Amino acid sequence: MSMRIDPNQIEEQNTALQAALREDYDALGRTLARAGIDIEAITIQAAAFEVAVPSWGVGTGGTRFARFPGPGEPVDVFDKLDDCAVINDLSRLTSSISPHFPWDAVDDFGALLEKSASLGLTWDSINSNTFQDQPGQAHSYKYGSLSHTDEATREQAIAHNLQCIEWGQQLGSDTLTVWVGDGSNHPGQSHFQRAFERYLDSMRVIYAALPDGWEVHIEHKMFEPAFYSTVIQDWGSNVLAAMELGERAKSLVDLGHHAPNCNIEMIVSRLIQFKKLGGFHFNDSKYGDDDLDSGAIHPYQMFLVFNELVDADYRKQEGFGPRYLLDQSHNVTDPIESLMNSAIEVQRAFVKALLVDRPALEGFQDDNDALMASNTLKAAFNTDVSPILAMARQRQGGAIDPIATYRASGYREQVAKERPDSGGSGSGIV
Ligand code: PSV
Ligand code: MN
Repeated sequence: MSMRIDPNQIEEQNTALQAALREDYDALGRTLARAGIDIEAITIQAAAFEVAVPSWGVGTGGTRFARFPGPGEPVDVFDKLDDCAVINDLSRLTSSISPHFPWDAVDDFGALLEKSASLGLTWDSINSNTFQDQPGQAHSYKYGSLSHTDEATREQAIAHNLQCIEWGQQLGSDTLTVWVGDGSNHPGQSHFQRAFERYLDSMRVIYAALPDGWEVHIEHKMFEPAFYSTVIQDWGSNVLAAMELGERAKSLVDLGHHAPNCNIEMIVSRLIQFKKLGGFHFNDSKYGDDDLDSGAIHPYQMFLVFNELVDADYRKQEGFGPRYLLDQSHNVTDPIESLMNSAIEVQRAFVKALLVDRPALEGFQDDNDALMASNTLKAAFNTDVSPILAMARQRQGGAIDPIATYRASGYREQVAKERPDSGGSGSGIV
């Protein structure tokens, strides 16, 4: 049975917070007006912002040591849709879902489409999975998939990606995201060039099968599950593969997939410049691919990434239109709460980047005034845009305080009664 948050309940919670929000919004409006910024224009852009939710993010994540599931975990993709609807109903930021196959494969895609439509949700990029073996699979991915030394294993991995495209077509998606765990654990184990050539040969077959209007996004990752080298290790290998394949192959940047202290915003700029920025997997990272909540560790980094994105839009850069998706693992929080918080943090970075005085920044850059250039960015970053975000949510029927409204709704308690305990604490990174 599906449960939806009652709009009257949202309205009721909002009523109690409305007067304070109005006051804060008007005060911020006066501050921004002094800098020549019209708060209404910013609020309209904030309201139009969207970031997709990963279907796998609504289940409790884990590490390779353990997983500690919470109550009312979604049992299947239909349950996941219910949770995604709650996130969107309260945040008004996440009307699309990025599915992962075969985790979300069903016999009847028509029923899935019907349910998503009834919840006001659509389908974003399709993710394939050749980093795990599935029951009954003929060839193992232990030593790789698209780059495997064995041709039959590569063919099996290609066939899975083609199947993903077909499923994606049924859902109305138009993008396939490919991340492979292929790589090596020991120096000498794999011939770097030959492995990359095999990967490219496999990807050429997938690229050739892309339906009209589709793109393939390649995701790089420095390590894990392979701990010495990975075939698509960094943005360099990623963009080389994308260039080799063609126009409709682009690079996807997962914020957690780089070496510590890497200048991700510069990578983003380069990809934009060469029309190769496909999209993002937003999350935050302290040590590696931690999949922590967006904005939890490095909010300034995310702002700097959005500074590049807003700048590209401002300059009307040709071929610019990346997809925004979250990709996080929630080990100790309620995933619905983490995903709402994260979507809002990504939106916050976007809105702050809208406040950057771009003509002034360009002037400081041309005059080599490093301090004032940096201060120009900081002035935008240091502005608390919370009233804009809350106002944008409220105007669209969302919650002024999504977490409080969610907790007051009793949704988790309700689904915990209806969904069987997912049980156990087996390991599992999602
Ligand atoms: C790999 O760590 C990754 O970031 C890819 O996007 C996968 O599809 C996803 O996580 C799986 O959890
Ligand atoms: Mn990812």
